[in-house]
Amino acid sequence: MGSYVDGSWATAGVPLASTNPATGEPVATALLGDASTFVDACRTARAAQKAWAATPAPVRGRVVEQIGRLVEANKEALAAIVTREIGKPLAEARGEVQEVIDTASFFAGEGRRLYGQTVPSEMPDKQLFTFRVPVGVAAIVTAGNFPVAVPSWYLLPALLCGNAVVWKPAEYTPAIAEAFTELFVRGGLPAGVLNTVLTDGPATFDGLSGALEAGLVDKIGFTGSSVVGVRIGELAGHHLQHPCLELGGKNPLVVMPDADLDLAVEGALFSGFGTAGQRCTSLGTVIVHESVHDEFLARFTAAVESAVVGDPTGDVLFGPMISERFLENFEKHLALIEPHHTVIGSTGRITPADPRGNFTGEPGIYAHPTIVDGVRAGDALYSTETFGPIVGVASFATFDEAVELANGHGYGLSASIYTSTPAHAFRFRERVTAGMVSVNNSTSGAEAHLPFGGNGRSGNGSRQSGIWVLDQFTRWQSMNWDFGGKLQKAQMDTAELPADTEYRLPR
Ligand code: UN1
Repeated sequence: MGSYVDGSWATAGVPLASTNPATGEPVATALLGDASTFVDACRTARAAQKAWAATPAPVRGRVVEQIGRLVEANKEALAAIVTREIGKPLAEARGEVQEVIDTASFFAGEGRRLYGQTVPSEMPDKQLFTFRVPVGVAAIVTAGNFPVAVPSWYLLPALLCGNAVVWKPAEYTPAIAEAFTELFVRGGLPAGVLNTVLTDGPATFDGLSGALEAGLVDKIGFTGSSVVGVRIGELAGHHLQHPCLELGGKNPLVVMPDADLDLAVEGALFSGFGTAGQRCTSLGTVIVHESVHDEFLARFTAAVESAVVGDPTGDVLFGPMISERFLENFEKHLALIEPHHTVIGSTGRITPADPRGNFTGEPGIYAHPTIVDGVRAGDALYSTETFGPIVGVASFATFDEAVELANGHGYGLSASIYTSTPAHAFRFRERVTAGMVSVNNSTSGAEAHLPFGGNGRSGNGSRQSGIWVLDQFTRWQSMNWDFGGKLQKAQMDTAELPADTEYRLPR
């Protein structure tokens, strides 16, 4: 399983095995390419792009529709591969594949829209228009936590808009990447229009840099950590490009005194521990009113204790971490727990020496779900994304304090409030800096057709999904068409009708 460039699969590369994190069994061997594989893929994409852009948009939309149908027909198989390679519980993996299908159905229709505008001119015998023009070659670099849904947010609209794509999936998900590429290509994409490159981080960065230098990339899409996002942003800025960056989060969930506490607990459980906390939309800190703090914490603790963790093919709150590397990285973040915190439950790896009651897995790459109470605004834990099953709890006295805590970490992806008062919900919406706000629902689980993206450390303000992502993958071109038969100079030859500016209504 290697890179797919110009319609064929690479047969050489540096081998890297992927294993099932739930069982340790081998899943696939990736053949990693290097920076030149990346540049070659961009060159191929460049060569294929013009003909693809000349293919009428409704026809491109039809290809998107066919891809969606193929994914739907293969939903169970693709979800099973996702579960096998990254340990995402099957129900969530099915949901993730459904997100691909939803995205395809949205953009299939967009092939018959992709509207421009007719705009009146200030001159007679002249008409103005706007057109959406494809950007060119899009290089898309995605993470392994959403190995098909998030790529589809980029790939489907980019392709629909007439761009050619070089996709760099997480190198530790080669089986998923191969399956996904096959479904796309078999949906009717001509060779070279979608190229998949399996490279590690450094080779990707070098390849991207080389391809930009050679003028082979026009748009970068990146989903991953804020640290890498900054580097990609710098690189893109050097080439006068505006990348689409979807980065980390430290997403707050506010519990007001008038909240339905059971609902809030359910929301916190899924937000914090779904996907083992490895979503960019995962819950970071519950910000709970002091009058309901103890009651919330007691119910939340009970819910976490009774939840089943383990075998991702069964009905579990969460399965293993994506890989050993993800678990080790998560464990490092446990050092952020300070003496003034109260830790509820075990921390770190589930082992025979540190077992968990409700556990259906084989000890390996599983982590305990942990609640940390007593989190304050100055704590590193309050402002650091941990990417694992840990949820902080902070308390507040006034609404202003709650808003400050919801914003003060500097991320701005997703935020949630539990309340039964509409005014609280709307005031929170108004004042929270996150790109996405939920009322009485979890911080994660965005629907596929609303704008998705963050502010501050969560991104550069770009938005994916729905009609909004079209602005990432097209540029507006305006057209002035003069059919007057003589030169009409804008601003200078524009007629002006005299106004009686001295006129006043009689009093
Ligand atoms: C991500 O973790 O990068 O809202 C995206 C959600 C999912 C997407 C998460 N629909 O949680």
